[in-house]
Amino acid sequence: MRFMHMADVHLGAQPDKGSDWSRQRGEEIWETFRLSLEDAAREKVDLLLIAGDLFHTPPTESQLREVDYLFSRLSRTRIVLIAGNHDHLGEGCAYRNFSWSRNVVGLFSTHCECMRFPEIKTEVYGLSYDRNEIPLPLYDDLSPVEDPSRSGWTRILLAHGGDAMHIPLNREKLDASGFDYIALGHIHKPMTLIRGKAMFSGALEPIDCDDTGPHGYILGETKGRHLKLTFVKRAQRSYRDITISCTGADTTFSVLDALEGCIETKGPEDIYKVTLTGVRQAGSAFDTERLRQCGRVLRVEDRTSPAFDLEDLKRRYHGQLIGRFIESFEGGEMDLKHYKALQYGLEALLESRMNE
Ligand SMILES: [Mn+2]
Repeated sequence: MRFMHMADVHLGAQPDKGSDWSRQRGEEIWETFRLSLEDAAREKVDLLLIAGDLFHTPPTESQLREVDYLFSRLSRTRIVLIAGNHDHLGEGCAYRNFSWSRNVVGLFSTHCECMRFPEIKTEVYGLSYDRNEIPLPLYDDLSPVEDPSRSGWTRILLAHGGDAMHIPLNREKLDASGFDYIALGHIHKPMTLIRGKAMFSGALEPIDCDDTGPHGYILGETKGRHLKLTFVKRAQRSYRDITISCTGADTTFSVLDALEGCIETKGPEDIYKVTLTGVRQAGSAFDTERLRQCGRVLRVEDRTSPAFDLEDLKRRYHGQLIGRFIESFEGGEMDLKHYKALQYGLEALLESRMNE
């Protein structure tokens, strides 16, 4: 039996609100979902598992019709989904009375339900959120129903949660639960909870700048009692960090050149958070807004400290507190800790002088 496990697709989200590419990201989420379903057809997947948060908010009927059309094209694939905390079954949610294509099953009760597929000897358990937060460990005492007539079946749990406010998970209890595979959603980074048995597929596309690293879905194949699990990278973009180490000689344009080169090498399609470290010329500042216009740069954080001309300061403040402060560092070891102490100290002393 071959299956695909995805979660946290967040259809309808428009990441990076306020940026030039936000609308495009919203379209890319739909497109990656559509392409992943084409993968499912090509890979001859018997079962598609969607572990919650298919939508960013409780879906409308027209959103469900779009998704159901894509599902209906997967003629040989059964699809099972649950509602997560984002697309919960609250008031006005179209999940409640939508009529799906024949190959689609929503486990939309807040109590655990089971769907059985005798032709692939598989059963899938799961429950749904009816509100944004459920701080109860609802999965702790779940196990598959034992029945000798179904020996050799694959027993799967679809689950969404993993933090204190969203159905906390107990690794040991899940491990002992008797399920062959636990398809997890909610945590946006792909992650193994129990080796060979429980995985978070992660968000299909990254949804915000904290969703760094690769994104996609999991392909699974049962071989007797054994499971073969493979993560497939599918996202069109990644969020990545760039750190640029500056010197007192740098200007906004020299940093811009460095940043452009860095983005070109790492991948112009990705979205970047940039941090400037090191020092800048005292009394000047980098134009972070100008730097942000270089590619898909979400934000630029300037963590540089001013570089002081120590000889000049020593001359100007000879015999005064500032001059003696600089001299107290001379002759000693100048490691990073001492260097920072000198820089921060000078910054404070000079500033308090200016306020006099
Ligand atoms: Mn969630």
